[in-house]
Amino acid sequence: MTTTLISGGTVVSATGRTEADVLVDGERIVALLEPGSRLLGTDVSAGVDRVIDATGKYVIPGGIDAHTHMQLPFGGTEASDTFETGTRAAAHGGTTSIIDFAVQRYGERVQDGLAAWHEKAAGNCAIDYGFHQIIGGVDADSLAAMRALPDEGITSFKLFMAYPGVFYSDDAQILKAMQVSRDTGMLTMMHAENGPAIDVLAEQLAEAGKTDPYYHGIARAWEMEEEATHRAIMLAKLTGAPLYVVHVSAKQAVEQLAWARDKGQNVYGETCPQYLYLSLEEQLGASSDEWGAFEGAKWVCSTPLRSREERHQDAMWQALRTNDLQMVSTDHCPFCMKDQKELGLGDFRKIPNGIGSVEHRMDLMYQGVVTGEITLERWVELTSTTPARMFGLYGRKGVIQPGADADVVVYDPNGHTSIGVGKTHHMNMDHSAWEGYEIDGHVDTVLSRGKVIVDGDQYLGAKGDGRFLKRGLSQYLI
Ligand code: DUC
Ligand code: ZN
Ligand code: ZN
Repeated sequence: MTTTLISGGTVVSATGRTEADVLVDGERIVALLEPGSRLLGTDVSAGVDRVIDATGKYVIPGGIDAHTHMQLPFGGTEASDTFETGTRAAAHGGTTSIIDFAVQRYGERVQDGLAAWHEKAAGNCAIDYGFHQIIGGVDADSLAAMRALPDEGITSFKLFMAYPGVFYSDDAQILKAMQVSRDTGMLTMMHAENGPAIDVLAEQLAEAGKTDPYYHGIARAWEMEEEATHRAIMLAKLTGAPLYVVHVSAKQAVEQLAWARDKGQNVYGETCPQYLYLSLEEQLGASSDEWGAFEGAKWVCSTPLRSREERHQDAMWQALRTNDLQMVSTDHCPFCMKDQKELGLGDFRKIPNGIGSVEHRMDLMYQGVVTGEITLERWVELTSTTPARMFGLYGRKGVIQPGADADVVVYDPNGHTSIGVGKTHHMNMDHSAWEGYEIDGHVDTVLSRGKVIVDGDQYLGAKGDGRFLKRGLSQYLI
Protein backbone atom coordinates (compact mmCIF):
# COMPACT_ATOMS: atom_id res chain seq x y z
CA MET A 1 0.00 0.00 0.00
CA THR A 2 1.37 3.38 -1.00
CA THR A 3 1.36 6.23 1.48
CA THR A 4 1.06 9.75 0.10
CA LEU A 5 1.33 13.12 1.73
CA ILE A 6 -0.23 16.17 0.06
CA SER A 7 1.61 18.97 1.79
CA GLY A 8 1.53 22.74 1.99
CA GLY A 9 -1.91 23.27 0.44
CA THR A 10 -5.15 24.89 1.52
CA VAL A 11 -7.78 22.23 2.13
CA VAL A 12 -11.16 23.54 1.00
CA SER A 13 -14.47 22.07 2.11
CA ALA A 14 -18.08 23.17 1.73
CA THR A 15 -17.84 24.95 5.06
CA GLY A 16 -14.40 26.50 5.15
CA ARG A 17 -10.71 26.36 4.33
CA THR A 18 -7.70 25.41 6.38
CA GLU A 19 -3.95 25.08 5.95
CA ALA A 20 -3.37 21.35 6.40
CA ASP A 21 -1.47 18.40 5.00
CA VAL A 22 -3.45 15.39 3.85
CA LEU A 23 -2.15 11.92 4.64
CA VAL A 24 -3.30 9.08 2.40
CA ASP A 25 -2.73 5.41 3.12
CA GLY A 26 -3.65 3.13 0.24
CA GLU A 27 -7.09 4.12 -1.03
CA ARG A 28 -8.16 6.21 1.97
CA ILE A 29 -7.47 9.53 3.63
CA VAL A 30 -6.22 8.74 7.12
CA ALA A 31 -5.41 12.14 8.62
CA LEU A 32 -5.35 15.89 8.22
CA LEU A 33 -2.14 17.18 9.75
CA GLU A 34 -0.90 20.55 10.88
CA PRO A 35 1.24 22.33 8.26
CA GLY A 36 4.72 20.82 8.35
CA SER A 37 3.08 17.38 8.50
CA ARG A 38 3.25 17.38 12.25
CA LEU A 39 1.55 14.70 14.25
CA LEU A 40 2.14 14.75 18.03
CA GLY A 41 5.06 17.10 17.39
CA THR A 42 6.74 14.81 14.86
CA ASP A 43 7.20 15.45 11.13
CA VAL A 44 5.77 12.35 9.38
CA SER A 45 6.81 13.31 5.85
CA ALA A 46 10.05 11.29 5.94
CA GLY A 47 8.12 8.05 6.43
CA VAL A 48 5.79 8.29 3.42
CA ASP A 49 6.31 6.85 -0.06
CA ARG A 50 5.41 10.01 -1.95
CA VAL A 51 5.00 13.71 -1.22
CA ILE A 52 2.92 15.94 -3.45
CA ASP A 53 3.79 19.59 -2.98
CA ALA A 54 0.58 21.62 -2.96
CA THR A 55 2.10 24.88 -1.77
CA GLY A 56 -0.02 27.82 -2.91
CA LYS A 57 -2.73 25.48 -4.21
CA TYR A 58 -6.17 24.30 -3.19
CA VAL A 59 -6.72 20.73 -2.09
CA ILE A 60 -10.33 19.77 -2.75
CA PRO A 61 -12.47 16.62 -2.80
CA GLY A 62 -12.65 15.18 -6.33
CA GLY A 63 -15.55 16.41 -8.43
CA ILE A 64 -18.72 14.35 -8.68
CA ASP A 65 -20.66 14.78 -11.90
CA ALA A 66 -24.09 13.35 -11.10
CA HIS A 67 -25.51 13.65 -14.61
CA THR A 68 -23.75 12.03 -17.56
CA HIS A 69 -24.83 10.00 -20.59
CA MET A 70 -21.97 7.88 -21.88
CA GLN A 71 -22.91 5.89 -24.99
CA LEU A 72 -26.56 6.99 -24.76
CA PRO A 73 -28.59 5.86 -27.79
CA PHE A 74 -30.36 9.03 -28.94
CA GLY A 75 -31.82 10.43 -32.16
CA GLY A 76 -30.68 7.52 -34.33
CA THR A 77 -27.11 7.60 -33.05
CA GLU A 78 -25.20 7.15 -29.80
CA ALA A 79 -23.43 9.64 -27.53
CA SER A 80 -19.84 9.68 -28.76
CA ASP A 81 -18.01 9.20 -25.45
CA THR A 82 -17.63 5.63 -24.27
CA PHE A 83 -17.23 4.98 -20.57
CA GLU A 84 -13.51 4.75 -21.29
CA THR A 85 -13.08 8.05 -23.15
CA GLY A 86 -15.63 9.98 -21.11
CA THR A 87 -14.30 9.02 -17.69
CA ARG A 88 -10.69 9.64 -18.77
CA ALA A 89 -11.70 13.13 -19.91
CA ALA A 90 -13.52 13.63 -16.60
CA ALA A 91 -10.35 12.68 -14.71
CA HIS A 92 -8.32 15.26 -16.63
CA GLY A 93 -10.82 17.86 -15.48
CA GLY A 94 -10.72 16.94 -11.80
CA THR A 95 -13.87 14.83 -11.68
CA THR A 96 -13.33 11.54 -9.84
CA SER A 97 -16.87 10.09 -9.85
CA ILE A 98 -19.73 10.16 -12.29
CA ILE A 99 -23.30 9.01 -11.97
CA ASP A 100 -24.52 7.94 -15.39
CA PHE A 101 -28.05 7.06 -16.47
CA ALA A 102 -28.79 3.40 -17.17
CA VAL A 103 -31.66 3.21 -19.66
CA GLN A 104 -34.79 1.10 -19.65
CA ARG A 105 -36.47 1.63 -22.98
CA TYR A 106 -40.16 1.11 -23.63
CA GLY A 107 -40.86 -2.62 -23.91
CA GLU A 108 -37.59 -3.56 -22.22
CA ARG A 109 -37.25 -4.97 -18.67
CA VAL A 110 -35.65 -2.59 -16.18
CA GLN A 111 -33.27 -5.37 -15.11
CA ASP A 112 -32.11 -5.87 -18.71
CA GLY A 113 -31.55 -2.16 -19.29
CA LEU A 114 -29.51 -1.99 -16.11
CA ALA A 115 -27.51 -5.11 -16.97
CA ALA A 116 -26.66 -3.61 -20.37
CA TRP A 117 -25.32 -0.49 -18.64
CA HIS A 118 -23.18 -2.53 -16.28
CA GLU A 119 -21.75 -4.30 -19.29
CA LYS A 120 -20.87 -1.04 -21.04
CA ALA A 121 -19.13 0.40 -17.98
CA ALA A 122 -17.49 -2.53 -16.19
CA GLY A 123 -13.74 -2.67 -16.67
CA ASN A 124 -13.71 0.47 -18.81
CA CYS A 125 -13.85 3.40 -16.42
CA ALA A 126 -10.97 5.60 -15.32
CA ILE A 127 -12.86 6.77 -12.23
CA ASP A 128 -15.60 5.44 -9.95
CA TYR A 129 -19.10 5.41 -11.36
CA GLY A 130 -22.67 4.88 -10.21
CA PHE A 131 -25.99 4.73 -12.01
CA HIS A 132 -29.39 6.32 -11.87
CA GLN A 133 -32.10 4.39 -13.70
CA ILE A 134 -34.06 5.95 -16.56
CA ILE A 135 -37.55 4.49 -16.64
CA GLY A 136 -38.69 4.77 -20.25
CA GLY A 137 -41.81 2.67 -19.82
CA VAL A 138 -43.73 2.90 -16.57
CA ASP A 139 -45.95 -0.18 -16.28
CA ALA A 140 -46.72 -2.87 -13.72
CA ASP A 141 -43.48 -4.75 -14.45
CA SER A 142 -41.21 -1.75 -14.30
CA LEU A 143 -42.89 -0.42 -11.16
CA ALA A 144 -42.23 -3.75 -9.44
CA ALA A 145 -38.65 -3.84 -10.69
CA MET A 146 -38.00 -0.31 -9.44
CA ARG A 147 -38.62 -1.40 -5.85
CA ALA A 148 -35.59 -3.71 -6.05
CA LEU A 149 -33.18 -1.04 -7.32
CA PRO A 150 -32.01 0.32 -3.92
CA ASP A 151 -30.61 -3.14 -3.11
CA GLU A 152 -28.53 -2.83 -6.29
CA GLY A 153 -27.13 0.50 -5.11
CA ILE A 154 -29.37 2.49 -7.44
CA THR A 155 -31.33 4.95 -5.35
CA SER A 156 -32.67 7.41 -7.93
CA PHE A 157 -34.60 7.15 -11.18
CA LYS A 158 -35.30 9.59 -13.98
CA LEU A 159 -38.58 10.22 -15.75
CA PHE A 160 -39.15 12.37 -18.82
CA MET A 161 -42.06 14.74 -19.34
CA ALA A 162 -40.51 15.33 -22.80
CA TYR A 163 -39.71 13.16 -25.83
CA PRO A 164 -43.10 11.54 -26.60
CA GLY A 165 -42.63 8.15 -28.20
CA VAL A 166 -39.12 7.80 -26.79
CA PHE A 167 -38.69 8.28 -23.03
CA TYR A 168 -41.94 10.14 -22.26
CA SER A 169 -44.14 9.38 -19.23
CA ASP A 170 -47.64 10.82 -18.92
CA ASP A 171 -49.02 12.18 -15.65
CA ALA A 172 -50.62 8.87 -14.66
CA GLN A 173 -47.31 7.06 -15.12
CA ILE A 174 -45.44 9.76 -13.24
CA LEU A 175 -47.88 9.52 -10.35
CA LYS A 176 -47.41 5.75 -10.08
CA ALA A 177 -43.62 5.98 -10.26
CA MET A 178 -43.61 8.71 -7.63
CA GLN A 179 -45.57 6.46 -5.30
CA VAL A 180 -42.65 4.02 -5.55
CA SER A 181 -40.30 6.91 -4.83
CA ARG A 182 -42.29 7.79 -1.71
CA ASP A 183 -42.36 4.16 -0.51
CA THR A 184 -38.68 3.36 -1.14
CA GLY A 185 -36.99 6.72 -0.56
CA MET A 186 -35.58 6.67 -4.07
CA LEU A 187 -35.19 10.18 -5.46
CA THR A 188 -37.41 11.00 -8.44
CA MET A 189 -35.33 12.87 -11.02
CA MET A 190 -37.36 14.75 -13.57
CA HIS A 191 -36.71 16.05 -17.06
CA ALA A 192 -39.32 18.80 -16.77
CA GLU A 193 -40.43 20.06 -20.17
CA ASN A 194 -43.90 19.70 -21.70
CA GLY A 195 -42.94 17.38 -24.55
CA PRO A 196 -46.28 17.04 -26.36
CA ALA A 197 -46.72 20.84 -26.58
CA ILE A 198 -43.08 21.31 -27.62
CA ASP A 199 -43.48 18.78 -30.42
CA VAL A 200 -46.45 20.72 -31.85
CA LEU A 201 -44.51 23.99 -31.79
CA ALA A 202 -41.47 22.31 -33.35
CA GLU A 203 -43.56 20.85 -36.16
CA GLN A 204 -45.17 24.22 -36.88
CA LEU A 205 -41.77 25.95 -37.00
CA ALA A 206 -40.33 23.30 -39.33
CA GLU A 207 -43.37 23.51 -41.63
CA ALA A 208 -42.87 27.28 -41.81
CA GLY A 209 -39.30 26.67 -43.03
CA LYS A 210 -37.68 27.61 -39.73
CA THR A 211 -35.29 24.69 -39.62
CA ASP A 212 -32.01 26.12 -38.26
CA PRO A 213 -30.68 24.90 -34.87
CA TYR A 214 -31.76 28.16 -33.24
CA TYR A 215 -35.42 27.15 -33.57
CA HIS A 216 -34.83 24.20 -31.26
CA GLY A 217 -34.71 26.75 -28.43
CA ILE A 218 -37.74 28.66 -29.73
CA ALA A 219 -39.84 25.49 -29.77
CA ARG A 220 -38.70 24.57 -26.28
CA ALA A 221 -40.00 27.81 -24.77
CA TRP A 222 -39.39 28.54 -21.09
CA GLU A 223 -43.16 28.38 -20.49
CA MET A 224 -42.91 24.66 -21.27
CA GLU A 225 -40.22 24.23 -18.61
CA GLU A 226 -42.04 26.31 -16.04
CA GLU A 227 -45.31 24.45 -16.58
CA ALA A 228 -43.72 21.00 -16.39
CA THR A 229 -41.69 21.92 -13.31
CA HIS A 230 -44.85 23.08 -11.58
CA ARG A 231 -46.70 19.91 -12.58
CA ALA A 232 -43.85 17.72 -11.33
CA ILE A 233 -43.84 19.61 -8.03
CA MET A 234 -47.58 19.15 -7.58
CA LEU A 235 -47.44 15.44 -8.39
CA ALA A 236 -44.56 15.08 -5.94
CA LYS A 237 -46.55 16.95 -3.28
CA LEU A 238 -49.56 14.74 -3.84
CA THR A 239 -47.57 11.54 -3.57
CA GLY A 240 -44.97 12.63 -1.01
CA ALA A 241 -42.09 11.77 -3.34
CA PRO A 242 -38.73 13.56 -3.01
CA LEU A 243 -38.11 15.40 -6.28
CA TYR A 244 -34.92 16.49 -8.04
CA VAL A 245 -35.34 18.48 -11.25
CA VAL A 246 -32.47 18.02 -13.69
CA HIS A 247 -30.88 20.58 -16.04
CA VAL A 248 -32.89 23.61 -14.93
CA SER A 249 -32.37 26.49 -17.38
CA ALA A 250 -35.37 28.85 -17.09
CA LYS A 251 -35.56 31.43 -14.32
CA GLN A 252 -39.30 30.74 -14.08
CA ALA A 253 -38.57 27.07 -13.33
CA VAL A 254 -36.28 28.17 -10.48
CA GLU A 255 -39.13 30.31 -9.15
CA GLN A 256 -41.30 27.20 -9.04
CA LEU A 257 -38.65 25.28 -7.13
CA ALA A 258 -38.11 28.15 -4.70
CA TRP A 259 -41.87 28.44 -4.16
CA ALA A 260 -42.18 24.74 -3.33
CA ARG A 261 -39.11 24.77 -1.09
CA ASP A 262 -40.43 27.80 0.78
CA LYS A 263 -43.53 25.76 1.53
CA GLY A 264 -41.33 23.03 2.97
CA GLN A 265 -41.50 20.57 0.10
CA ASN A 266 -38.60 18.16 -0.44
CA VAL A 267 -37.64 19.49 -3.87
CA TYR A 268 -34.20 20.12 -5.39
CA GLY A 269 -32.69 21.26 -8.64
CA GLU A 270 -29.46 21.26 -10.59
CA THR A 271 -28.28 23.48 -13.38
CA CYS A 272 -25.43 22.91 -15.84
CA PRO A 273 -22.52 25.08 -17.06
CA GLN A 274 -24.22 25.69 -20.41
CA TYR A 275 -27.12 27.48 -18.69
CA LEU A 276 -24.71 29.68 -16.76
CA TYR A 277 -22.48 30.72 -19.65
CA LEU A 278 -24.13 30.15 -23.04
CA SER A 279 -27.19 31.78 -24.60
CA LEU A 280 -29.78 31.50 -27.33
CA GLU A 281 -28.57 34.77 -28.85
CA GLU A 282 -25.05 33.37 -29.29
CA GLN A 283 -26.52 30.26 -30.84
CA LEU A 284 -28.49 32.44 -33.27
CA GLY A 285 -25.37 34.39 -34.17
CA ALA A 286 -23.20 31.30 -34.65
CA SER A 287 -21.94 30.68 -38.17
CA SER A 288 -18.87 29.07 -39.71
CA ASP A 289 -17.45 28.52 -43.19
CA GLU A 290 -17.92 24.80 -42.79
CA TRP A 291 -21.44 24.72 -41.38
CA GLY A 292 -23.00 28.17 -41.93
CA ALA A 293 -25.87 28.72 -39.47
CA PHE A 294 -25.84 25.00 -38.71
CA GLU A 295 -22.84 25.79 -36.49
CA GLY A 296 -25.48 26.43 -33.80
CA ALA A 297 -26.12 22.66 -33.67
CA LYS A 298 -23.14 22.40 -31.31
CA TRP A 299 -25.30 23.92 -28.60
CA VAL A 300 -28.52 22.00 -29.23
CA CYS A 301 -29.43 20.39 -25.93
CA SER A 302 -32.56 19.97 -23.84
CA THR A 303 -33.53 21.91 -21.91
CA PRO A 304 -32.25 24.45 -24.45
CA LEU A 305 -30.01 27.48 -24.06
CA ARG A 306 -32.00 30.49 -22.86
CA SER A 307 -32.09 34.16 -23.81
CA ARG A 308 -29.42 36.37 -22.27
CA GLU A 309 -31.69 39.37 -22.83
CA GLU A 310 -34.19 37.73 -20.49
CA ARG A 311 -31.37 37.20 -17.97
CA HIS A 312 -31.85 33.50 -17.34
CA GLN A 313 -28.09 33.03 -16.85
CA ASP A 314 -27.95 35.68 -14.11
CA ALA A 315 -30.89 33.98 -12.42
CA MET A 316 -29.05 30.62 -12.44
CA TRP A 317 -25.97 32.11 -10.75
CA GLN A 318 -28.18 33.81 -8.21
CA ALA A 319 -30.07 30.58 -7.50
CA LEU A 320 -26.76 28.82 -6.89
CA ARG A 321 -25.86 31.49 -4.34
CA THR A 322 -29.22 31.42 -2.57
CA ASN A 323 -29.47 27.61 -2.64
CA ASP A 324 -32.65 27.66 -4.70
CA LEU A 325 -30.53 25.36 -6.89
CA GLN A 326 -28.22 23.01 -5.03
CA MET A 327 -25.85 21.49 -7.56
CA VAL A 328 -24.11 21.76 -10.91
CA SER A 329 -23.86 18.69 -13.15
CA THR A 330 -23.05 18.62 -16.85
CA ASP A 331 -25.72 16.50 -18.57
CA HIS A 332 -22.67 15.37 -20.57
CA CYS A 333 -24.15 13.95 -23.78
CA PRO A 334 -21.63 14.51 -26.57
CA PHE A 335 -22.20 14.18 -30.30
CA CYS A 336 -19.77 14.96 -33.10
CA MET A 337 -20.79 17.46 -35.78
CA LYS A 338 -19.75 15.03 -38.50
CA ASP A 339 -22.14 12.09 -38.90
CA GLN A 340 -24.06 12.91 -35.71
CA LYS A 341 -25.24 16.52 -35.27
CA GLU A 342 -25.38 16.76 -39.05
CA LEU A 343 -28.28 14.26 -39.03
CA GLY A 344 -30.31 17.40 -38.36
CA LEU A 345 -29.10 19.45 -41.34
CA GLY A 346 -32.27 21.06 -42.71
CA ASP A 347 -34.41 20.01 -39.73
CA PHE A 348 -33.47 21.00 -36.17
CA ARG A 349 -35.78 18.28 -34.80
CA LYS A 350 -33.33 15.63 -35.98
CA ILE A 351 -30.23 17.09 -34.32
CA PRO A 352 -29.15 14.75 -31.50
CA ASN A 353 -29.59 16.69 -28.26
CA GLY A 354 -26.55 17.16 -26.09
CA ILE A 355 -23.39 19.03 -25.14
CA GLY A 356 -20.11 17.54 -23.88
CA SER A 357 -18.73 19.16 -20.72
CA VAL A 358 -17.64 16.42 -18.33
CA GLU A 359 -14.00 17.51 -18.64
CA HIS A 360 -14.61 21.19 -17.98
CA ARG A 361 -17.18 21.44 -15.18
CA MET A 362 -14.68 21.98 -12.36
CA ASP A 363 -12.79 24.65 -14.33
CA LEU A 364 -15.92 26.40 -15.59
CA MET A 365 -17.34 26.55 -12.09
CA TYR A 366 -14.02 27.73 -10.66
CA GLN A 367 -14.26 30.61 -13.10
CA GLY A 368 -17.39 31.57 -11.14
CA VAL A 369 -15.14 31.92 -8.07
CA VAL A 370 -12.75 34.12 -10.04
CA THR A 371 -15.54 36.40 -11.28
CA GLY A 372 -17.13 36.59 -7.81
CA GLU A 373 -20.34 34.73 -8.62
CA ILE A 374 -19.72 32.08 -5.94
CA THR A 375 -17.29 31.55 -3.07
CA LEU A 376 -14.50 28.98 -3.03
CA GLU A 377 -16.42 26.90 -0.50
CA ARG A 378 -19.60 27.04 -2.56
CA TRP A 379 -17.59 25.80 -5.57
CA VAL A 380 -16.68 22.66 -3.63
CA GLU A 381 -20.21 22.29 -2.31
CA LEU A 382 -21.90 22.58 -5.72
CA THR A 383 -19.52 20.27 -7.55
CA SER A 384 -18.66 17.61 -4.97
CA THR A 385 -20.14 17.75 -1.47
CA THR A 386 -23.80 18.23 -2.33
CA PRO A 387 -23.74 15.67 -5.17
CA ALA A 388 -22.33 13.18 -2.64
CA ARG A 389 -25.00 13.99 -0.07
CA MET A 390 -27.82 14.15 -2.61
CA PHE A 391 -27.01 10.77 -4.11
CA GLY A 392 -25.98 8.66 -1.14
CA LEU A 393 -22.18 8.82 -1.40
CA TYR A 394 -21.25 11.25 1.34
CA GLY A 395 -18.50 10.22 3.74
CA ARG A 396 -16.89 8.02 1.10
CA LYS A 397 -16.94 10.84 -1.44
CA GLY A 398 -17.42 14.60 -1.42
CA VAL A 399 -15.23 15.44 1.56
CA ILE A 400 -11.60 15.39 2.70
CA GLN A 401 -11.68 13.67 6.07
CA PRO A 402 -10.22 10.53 7.66
CA GLY A 403 -11.97 7.46 6.34
CA ALA A 404 -13.03 9.00 3.03
CA ASP A 405 -11.81 7.66 -0.28
CA ALA A 406 -8.67 9.52 -1.31
CA ASP A 407 -10.32 11.20 -4.30
CA VAL A 408 -8.42 14.46 -4.17
CA VAL A 409 -7.68 17.27 -6.61
CA VAL A 410 -4.81 19.71 -6.26
CA TYR A 411 -6.05 22.86 -8.00
CA ASP A 412 -3.73 25.72 -8.87
CA PRO A 413 -5.46 29.11 -8.67
CA ASN A 414 -2.45 30.70 -10.36
CA GLY A 415 -2.51 28.24 -13.25
CA HIS A 416 -4.32 28.73 -16.52
CA THR A 417 -6.50 26.49 -18.68
CA SER A 418 -7.31 27.12 -22.35
CA ILE A 419 -10.30 25.05 -23.35
CA GLY A 420 -10.77 23.72 -26.84
CA VAL A 421 -10.02 20.95 -29.30
CA GLY A 422 -6.25 20.59 -29.54
CA LYS A 423 -5.84 22.18 -26.12
CA THR A 424 -7.22 20.53 -22.99
CA HIS A 425 -9.87 18.50 -24.78
CA HIS A 426 -9.90 14.72 -24.20
CA MET A 427 -13.58 14.03 -24.92
CA ASN A 428 -14.41 12.01 -28.01
CA MET A 429 -15.82 14.95 -29.96
CA ASP A 430 -14.73 16.75 -33.12
CA HIS A 431 -15.58 20.14 -31.61
CA SER A 432 -15.95 21.77 -28.22
CA ALA A 433 -19.00 23.66 -27.00
CA TRP A 434 -16.45 25.61 -24.95
CA GLU A 435 -13.91 26.44 -27.67
CA GLY A 436 -11.90 29.51 -26.68
CA TYR A 437 -12.87 29.61 -23.00
CA GLU A 438 -9.95 30.75 -20.84
CA ILE A 439 -9.91 29.73 -17.17
CA ASP A 440 -7.81 31.36 -14.44
CA GLY A 441 -7.02 28.08 -12.70
CA HIS A 442 -5.71 24.62 -13.47
CA VAL A 443 -6.24 21.04 -12.38
CA ASP A 444 -2.71 19.99 -11.39
CA THR A 445 -2.95 16.58 -9.75
CA VAL A 446 -5.83 14.13 -9.45
CA LEU A 447 -5.94 11.16 -7.10
CA SER A 448 -8.58 8.50 -7.40
CA ARG A 449 -8.74 6.24 -4.35
CA GLY A 450 -5.13 7.12 -3.58
CA LYS A 451 -3.73 6.56 -7.06
CA VAL A 452 -2.38 9.55 -8.95
CA ILE A 453 -4.26 9.36 -12.25
CA VAL A 454 -3.48 12.85 -13.56
CA ASP A 455 -0.22 14.68 -13.02
CA GLY A 456 0.00 18.00 -14.83
CA ASP A 457 -1.44 17.23 -18.24
CA GLN A 458 -0.27 13.61 -18.11
CA TYR A 459 -2.70 10.75 -17.65
CA LEU A 460 -1.29 8.04 -15.39
CA GLY A 461 -4.43 5.98 -14.81
CA ALA A 462 -5.69 2.94 -16.62
CA LYS A 463 -8.89 1.63 -18.10
CA GLY A 464 -10.69 -0.27 -15.39
CA ASP A 465 -9.36 1.75 -12.42
CA GLY A 466 -12.91 2.91 -11.73
CA ARG A 467 -15.30 0.80 -9.67
CA PHE A 468 -19.07 0.65 -9.51
CA LEU A 469 -20.47 2.70 -6.64
CA LYS A 470 -23.37 1.14 -4.77
CA ARG A 471 -25.12 4.20 -3.43
CA GLY A 472 -27.23 4.66 -0.33
CA LEU A 473 -30.36 6.78 -0.06
CA SER A 474 -30.12 10.55 -0.34
CA GLN A 475 -29.13 12.42 2.82
CA TYR A 476 -31.76 14.99 1.88
CA LEU A 477 -34.68 12.69 2.63
CA ILE A 478 -37.06 14.01 5.26
N1 DUC B 1 -31.02 16.30 -22.88
C1 DUC B 1 -29.96 16.36 -23.69
O1 DUC B 1 -29.52 17.45 -24.04
N2 DUC B 1 -29.41 15.20 -24.10
C2 DUC B 1 -29.83 13.92 -23.69
C3 DUC B 1 -31.12 13.86 -23.01
C4 DUC B 1 -31.60 15.15 -22.49
O2 DUC B 1 -32.53 15.18 -21.73
ZN1 ZN C 1 -33.05 15.33 -19.55
ZN1 ZN D 1 -29.55 14.13 -19.19
